[in-house]
Amino acid sequence: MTTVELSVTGMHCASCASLIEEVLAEQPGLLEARVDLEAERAALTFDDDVTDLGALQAAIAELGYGASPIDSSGESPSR
Ligand SMILES: [Cu+2]
Repeated sequence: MTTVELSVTGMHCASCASLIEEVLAEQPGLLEARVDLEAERAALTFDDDVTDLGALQAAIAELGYGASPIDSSGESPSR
């Protein structure tokens, strides 16, 4: 189980946030999605045997929003 915080761009009202929550809730392996409109953030808890962050980001992107993980160390992930 993994929890990732995402920075979400493009949300402009409460229905954007609930739309994202609804679509995420339909994703297989997604255990919990909490979207904070004001902070432009989303906290996703998912089963990483079933899904991965890329799939969840893609689901958000399909709705027309941007989602990028927030690295708690403050550095951008490089691989
Ligand atoms: Cu909206």
